[in-house]
Amino acid sequence: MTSPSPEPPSLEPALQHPDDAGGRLALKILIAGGFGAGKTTLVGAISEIPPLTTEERLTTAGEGIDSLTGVERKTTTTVSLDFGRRTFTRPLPMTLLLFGTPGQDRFGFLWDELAFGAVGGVVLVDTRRLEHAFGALDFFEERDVPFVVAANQFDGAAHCYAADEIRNALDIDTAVPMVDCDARDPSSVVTVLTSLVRHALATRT
Ligand SMILES: Nc1nc2c(ncn2[C@@H]2O[C@H](COP(=O)(O)OP(=O)(O)OP(=O)(O)O)[C@@H](O)[C@H]2O)c(=O)[nH]1
Ligand SMILES: [Mg+2]
Repeated sequence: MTSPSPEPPSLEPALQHPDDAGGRLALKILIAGGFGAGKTTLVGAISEIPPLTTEERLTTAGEGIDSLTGVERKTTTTVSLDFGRRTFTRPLPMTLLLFGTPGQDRFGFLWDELAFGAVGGVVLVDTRRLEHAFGALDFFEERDVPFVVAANQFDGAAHCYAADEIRNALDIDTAVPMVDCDARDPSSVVTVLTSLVRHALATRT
């Protein structure tokens, strides 16, 4: 007689990559958002290893292609990816592998490659330039990848938008969690990432 088949796994295969260190899950997360939204800053704020960055100086070649309105002091941009890693014990033992996307439209072709195997994403919204988040929102919605929206409240923003205002302005589904964030502040980034993991687990189980 054959033994009863084991319970089907409660998590998607993408969530089942125990690493070598004590069976923690290794979860890949994409940090996305518009040009200059704070993606590289967020990865660097939380990573427990020196983050891998691929920053290059902005040159006149990008003039007229990438709008610097609102981010005039920006001097570099990510040309390939950011990578960082952070280990957590809650909501479950896990190592988050954080991949930051480049923000410029011309590097959009890299996003699918970076997103491969990701359990979820963060859409970082620059509160001075809300409309620049549409590309990242569409990216996750079209691929059915769970995501949270993190409103990066920049000091120079003319308005401090409440979560509901951003949700309405960007037409974000009520099921998508909204989180306030300061991409420079590790404790704030922890809140963003744990909310994403909870959301991804709830969505995929
Ligand atoms: N005041 C404030 N400044 C921030 C915050 N997050 C990022 N910055 C600054 O904004 C600038 C741009 O941040 P980056 O982290 O390079 O933005 P990015 O999204 O990686 O940019 P790209 O890769 O070019 O798309 C940097 O000078 C940061 O120091 C924030 O929460 N508050
Ligand atoms: Mg960057």
